[in-house]
Amino acid sequence: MNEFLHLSPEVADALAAGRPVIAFESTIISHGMPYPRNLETARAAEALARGRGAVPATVAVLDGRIFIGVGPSELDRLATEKGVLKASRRDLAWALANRKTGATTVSATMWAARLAGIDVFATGGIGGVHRGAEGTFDISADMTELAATSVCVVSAGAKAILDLPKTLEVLETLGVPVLGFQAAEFPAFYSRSSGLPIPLRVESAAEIAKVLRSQRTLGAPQGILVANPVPVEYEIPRGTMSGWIETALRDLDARAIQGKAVTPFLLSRIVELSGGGALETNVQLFLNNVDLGCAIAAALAAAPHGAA
Ligand code: PSU
Ligand code: MN
Repeated sequence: MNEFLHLSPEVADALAAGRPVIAFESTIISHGMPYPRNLETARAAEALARGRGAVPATVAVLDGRIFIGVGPSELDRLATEKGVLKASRRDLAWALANRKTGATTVSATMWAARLAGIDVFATGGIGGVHRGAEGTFDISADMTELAATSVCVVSAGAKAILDLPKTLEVLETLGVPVLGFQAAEFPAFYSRSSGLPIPLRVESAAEIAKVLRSQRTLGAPQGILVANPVPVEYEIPRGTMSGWIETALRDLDARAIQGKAVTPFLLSRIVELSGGGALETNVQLFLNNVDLGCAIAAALAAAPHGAA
C-alpha cells in the first residue's frame, strides 16, 4: 500500500472482506459549511452510513498523509482548524511533501478513493464550469477527474451558481456517464429541476451498480456521475434561488474573488441571503446522497462481479 495512505482499521477490514464502504469528501466540512453545522453534518453522514450497513470513509490530508476514514478528533480538526487547505487533485502531492493538512475536494477525494479501492463516493454537488468560463477558463478539476478516475460519485447535480448547460456539455465531451436517479432532468443542487434533460435515467441502486460494472468491463477510465435530486420537502424552487445567485455573483465580482475561493464564497453568501435555508437544504441533499450511495455500495458488495 502507498506510503502516504492511512486507512482506518475499520475501512481496511471492510475493504478486505468486500463489505460496503462509502467515501466522503472533507472540503464540504472545512470550506463548504459553517461551524457547527459542518461537524454535525459530517457526524450525521457517518451515522447514517453505519445505519445503512456501510463503513464511512471520510477522506482528508492530515499532517502529510491521506486519511481514508477519520476518527472523532480528526473530524473536529477539519471542522474547526484555521488554515486547512482546500486540496484539489493538483494540491495533493505538494501537501504530502510538505506535511500539510488539507480538506479534499471532489477531485482529490475521487483520486484517493480509487487508490484505496473504494467504488462509491457521496457528496453534495460537484464543481463544474463556472459562469463566464469563456473568459476566466474557470472549470473545476472535478470535471477532468470524472473523466479519468473510475469512481461512482453520488451528487445532487451541480450548483446553480455554475453554468449548468456548459457543465453538461463538458461532461459529455469527456465521456462521463451522467445518470438521472429516478429523474429525467439534471438537478440544480438546491432545486430539483434545471430545465436540462439527462438522457440516461436509472430507477434503482442495483441498476447504477450494473452501469459501474459495465463501465469497468469496457475498460473505460471515466467515473460515473449520479444525479440525485434533493427531496421535495427540502427543495428551494429555482425561481427563489435565481435572485440570490445573481446577488452572490455580483458580490463576487465586486470583491474580485477568483480561483479556488470562488465556490466557498458563493456558497456562504447564498446561505446568508437565504437566512440559513440554503444550508439546511445543502445538509439534507447530502444526506439523501449518502443514503443512495450506501445502497449502491451494498449492491456492488452483494454482486461484485455482476452476478446479480
Ligand atoms: N459543493 C458543495 N459544497 C462544496 C463543494 C461543492 O455543495 O463545498 C466543494 C467540493 O469539494 C467541490 C469543490 O469539489 O467545491 C469545487 O470547487 P472548485 O469550484 O474550486 O473546483
Ligand atoms: Mn476553479
